[in-house]
Parts: sequence; C-alpha cells; structure tokens
Amino acid sequence: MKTTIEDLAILAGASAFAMPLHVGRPNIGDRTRLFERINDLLDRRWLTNYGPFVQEFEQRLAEFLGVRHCVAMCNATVALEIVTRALGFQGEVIVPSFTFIATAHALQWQEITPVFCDVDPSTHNLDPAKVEAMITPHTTGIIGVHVWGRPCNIEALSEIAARRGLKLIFDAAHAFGNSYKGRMIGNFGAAEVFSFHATKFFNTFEGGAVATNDDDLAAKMRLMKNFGFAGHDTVIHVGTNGKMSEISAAMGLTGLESLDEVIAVNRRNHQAYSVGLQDIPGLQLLAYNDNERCNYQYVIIEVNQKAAGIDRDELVRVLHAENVLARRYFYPGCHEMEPYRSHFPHAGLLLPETEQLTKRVMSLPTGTAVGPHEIDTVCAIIRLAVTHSQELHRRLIPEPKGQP
Ligand code: T4K
Repeated sequence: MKTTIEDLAILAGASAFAMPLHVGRPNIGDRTRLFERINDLLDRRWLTNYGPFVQEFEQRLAEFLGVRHCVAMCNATVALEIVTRALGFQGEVIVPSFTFIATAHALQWQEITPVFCDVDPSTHNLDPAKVEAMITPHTTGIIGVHVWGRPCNIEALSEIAARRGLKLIFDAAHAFGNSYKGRMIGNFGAAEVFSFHATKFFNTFEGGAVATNDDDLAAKMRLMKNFGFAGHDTVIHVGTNGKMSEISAAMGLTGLESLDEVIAVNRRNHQAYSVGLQDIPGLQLLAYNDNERCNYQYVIIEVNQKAAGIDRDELVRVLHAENVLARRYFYPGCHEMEPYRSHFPHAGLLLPETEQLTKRVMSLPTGTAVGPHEIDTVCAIIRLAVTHSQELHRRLIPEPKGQP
C-alpha cells in the first residue's frame, strides 16, 4: 500500500501493479459449461444463421427481461442501426453527446442527423427539459441513453415523444439486468438496445440485442438482420447481416448462469470503492439506486478540480503511472468527434453540462478481475494524489525560473 507522496510512481517510484489493472476486463463464466456448449455446436456443425443456441438465448433473454421479443444481434451498434431503420427514423434524431460514439454513428451511418442535446449533470442522462427545445420540424425520434446503466427519466421522455409525435427508443448498452420503477429495462419506448460487448459485465464476446413488446417491429428486425430473407429464396426487404453467431450465444447462455454472482462482485467492488474514496475532497463516486435491480458495472468518479486540487486528467496520469488504466469515458463528447465536429462546430454552445462532465468524469477498474485489495490500493493512490495535490503539482510542473 502506498502511504507517502514519495511512493507515487509518477515521482520515480515503482508502479503499484506489476500487471495493468484494466477497465473493461471481461467476466468469464463457467469454462467447463462453455466448452461443453462449444463442443455441442461443433458436433452439430451449426455455427450461425439462427441456430439452436441463438434461439435458446433469445428465449432466455425475453423471459429474464419480461418482454415479448428479444432479437439477438452481432453487436449493439448494428442493432441500433437496424431498429432505427425499422422504425423509420430519418431527418433529425435527438441524442445525448455524452455517450459512446456508436449512438451517434448508428444514425449518421444512415444519413440521419444526430442532434446533440445536453444532459442533466446530476444523472448524466438526457435532460428532458432541453430535449423539447431541440425539436424541429425535421425531428423524427429520440434516443435516450441509460448512461452507466442508470435509467433515463423515462416518463418525461415518453411524454414528450407522445405529445410531439416522435418515436422513442433507448440505448440500454449499459443497462442489462437493471430495472426502472420495478420493471426491467427492455420494456420501455418502442425498443431498447443492449450491448454484450466483451467489456460489458455480461458479454457474448461481441453481441447485442433489441428488446421490444411490438410484434411487427420484432418481425421486421428479424428480416432486416438476415438480409431481408423470408425463406430460402425469397427476399422481401432490404437487409444487412446483423446475426449473432452460435459461439456468441453459447457464451451468453453460459454467462446468464453466473449473472447474479458477477453482479454481487460488482456491487461488493462498488461498496469497497465507496468506503475507500470516502471524504476525499473534490471526489464524487456515482451512486446507484439500491432499490432497483442494478448491475453495478461501472465505477464512475467525478473530479472537481477546485476542491480536489488536481484535475481529472492529472489524476488519470497518476493512475496510469501506477498501472491503473482508468478511462476517460466519455471524452471528448460526441460533438467534438468527426464528422460531427466539422458539421456542427458550435454545438458545444448548447452543451455546457456535457462539456463540463467530459472534463470531470472517469471510470475505474471493476468486475471479477478486480479484488478488494486492489481496490484498496487504487483508493490509496487517489487519496495520496489529492491530499498532496499541491506538492504533486510543484514537483511535476516546476514553477518557471526567473518569475516572481
Ligand atoms: N452505446 C453505448 C452507450 C455504448 O457504451 C456502446 C459501447 C455502444 C452503444 C456500442 O456497443 P457495441 O457495438 O460495442 O456492442 C469500449 C467498448 O468497445 C464498447 O463496446 C463500449 N460501449 C465502450 C464504452 O467501451 P473502447 O474503445 O474503450 O474499447 P477498448 O478496446 O479501449 O477496451 C476498453 C478496455 O477494456 C481496455 O482497457 C482493455 C479492456 N479489454 C477490452 C477487450 C475488448 C479487455 O480487457 N479485454 C477485451 O477483450 O470501447
């Protein structure tokens, strides 16, 4: 455990961790069960194209979420493209800029314009009051993102969408296994999209799914994810290849069997961070609502530079020197990335809260690859960096010579 500022690797000491401590380390379920399933699919010689594992996986997902349909896909980005296309999104669609770039790209890829709306700094999610102001005659839809798995203000967004005749879906990439007012995420809006990417707490290597209670929408998405095929020789719709493979579904089925254990580890880790980071000035650990179902998959801290004496980027530098590979999710905001930055160079003027958040927020390692001792050490490093911020500044950025 590091106890003095001299111990910090950034001031010439050794890193706290010999091996990097990553954000987004995949959780791996029961390997024996996974290998059994892989043997099964090899024996069957049925590797993709809506095989038995994908069918079983979709059924299990639908039961777990309490939805009529869950359509498994190759990843959440393609799933977003397919569902927005199936719903007829066009023109302009309102999205947060404080999200992973995939939310915006899924629209732009289809030449739909993502219109970036500011977020509520207390929730990090779309601010419904600001959504209303972004609606134009070209707006056809809204994509709310349940950032860090904490649900959007679903009621307010649904009310706006209904009143203004807009379609509403949710990017629930972070929110698998979570609930809103006791109902599982997956049941809201016209559809909700999950990501099962390797870095998500529940993964299928690559993968995603769209949950919906709309029979027609589900049928349309099934066509669209399989080139528009209805039968062997008949294509009745434009389509793409959005299919999930059998090996991904095998991973998903296996992961579902240990979902509760992984969530328990995430929760324990989150609590350990909460204790370890307690009372550090200028640091705020993002809390989850313990009264809802929650996957606790992200450990997010906000750094208030004035109170901490150190800013988010400096803290990330200190942690990286210690081999703690904290990530600046989401930085920069989507509106600062291409092509949006060139299309709307002044978008930031309407996104003051997003601009602040992207400078203050960072993600710390958690999941089954991280244990309580490692968390204690990460917290000790952060505490040292904040407690000795002035000294750290002086040593890292010496005062220019010859100045008063
Ligand atoms: N909507 C939202 C709100 C999202 O957050 C995302 C994805 C999507 C939509 C789209 O979902 P998908 O189409 O991907 O299903 C990562 C993930 O690639 C991305 O899925 C995720 N969000 C995003 C938040 O994080 P990067 O660019 O940061 O990935 P990368 O390669 O830097 O990996 C992150 C960390 O994970 C690294 O520290 C290393 C570690 N890692 C990664 C992989 C792949 C491992 O330890 N093992 C691994 O196998 O985007």
